Amino acid sequence: MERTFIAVKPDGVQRGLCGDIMKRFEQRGFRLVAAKFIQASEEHMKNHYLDLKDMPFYGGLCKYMSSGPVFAMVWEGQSIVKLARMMMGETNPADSKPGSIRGDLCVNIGRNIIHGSDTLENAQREIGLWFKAEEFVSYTPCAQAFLYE
Ligand code: DAT
Ligand code: MG
Repeated sequence: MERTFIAVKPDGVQRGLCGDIMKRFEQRGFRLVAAKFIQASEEHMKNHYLDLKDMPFYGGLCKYMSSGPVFAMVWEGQSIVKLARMMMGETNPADSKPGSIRGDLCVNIGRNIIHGSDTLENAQREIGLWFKAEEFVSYTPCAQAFLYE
């Protein structure tokens, strides 16, 4: 089983899209293992997006991501890092296929409503950055036996 870090960005929260986004992960058969609704500091976002520090949009991105609440989640499931990225669509909503989260719900690259880890290694780093061990819950969803053979 893999885990990935997913966050509804401030634009997605303000537009009332948390429910729609959660619903897609629930319906796919993934298991929510941690979640919190928080406003992150700019320092926290600079650390989160450290690999983009040389990009011209880095400053604005970190400011925007700390400008309002985000809905931060950890989801678990088979191949979830790759599947979540497919569900999200491309970084630029203009390149995202209809049916994907970004392809259905947004239009602008700087307001693309959702973050999702791009590799297993980054997922582990981001999960550690956003959540403490005691914030995870342990349970078996009743559909587990029907989702996996
Ligand atoms: P993703 O969020 O798909 O993993 P990323 O990690 O390359 O994409 O970039 C992080 C965020 O930065 C992205 O969701 C939106 C913003 N961003 C990326 N490229 C951008 C660009 N060319 N102009 C403005 N914002 C950009
Ligand atoms: Mg990324």
